Amino acid sequence: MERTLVMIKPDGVKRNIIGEIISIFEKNNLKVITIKKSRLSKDAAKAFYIVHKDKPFYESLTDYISSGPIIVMVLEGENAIEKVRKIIGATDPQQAEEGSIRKLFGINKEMNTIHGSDSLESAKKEISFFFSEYELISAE
Ligand code: IDP
Ligand code: MG
Repeated sequence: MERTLVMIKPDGVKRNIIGEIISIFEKNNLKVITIKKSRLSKDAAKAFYIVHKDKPFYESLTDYISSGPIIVMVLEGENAIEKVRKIIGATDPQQAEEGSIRKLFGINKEMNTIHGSDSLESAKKEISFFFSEYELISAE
């Protein structure tokens, strides 16, 4: 079993599609281990997306991510990291596969509704960015 971090970005939370999105993961045999609503400050958004600090979209992305509440959750399942990335679809909703979350709900390349960890290393880092050891243990 593998775990990954999923974030429903501000555009998804604003449009009231949290339930629809979680239901897609559940239908794909992924289990919500723990979940919460949160809001990132600009500095926290910059820390979360630090790998993109030299990209031209870094300022705009971190403004957007800190613009409203988000949902963060830990999902568990077989091959969860790769599976979630596939269900989410390509970064740009216009290029995303039919039926993927970004194709269904994404607004544009920046406001693409959802984030999923891209490797085992990022999953570990991103889970501990949002959830303490205590929160994870008590969610078992
Ligand atoms: P990913 O979320 O599919 O892994 P990344 O390239 O890691 O995509 O980029 C992180 C996030 O930054 C994307 O999900 C999207 O919100 C935003 N982003 C990526 N590329 C662009 C761009 O060219 N313009 C605006 N925002 C972008
Ligand atoms: Mg990425």
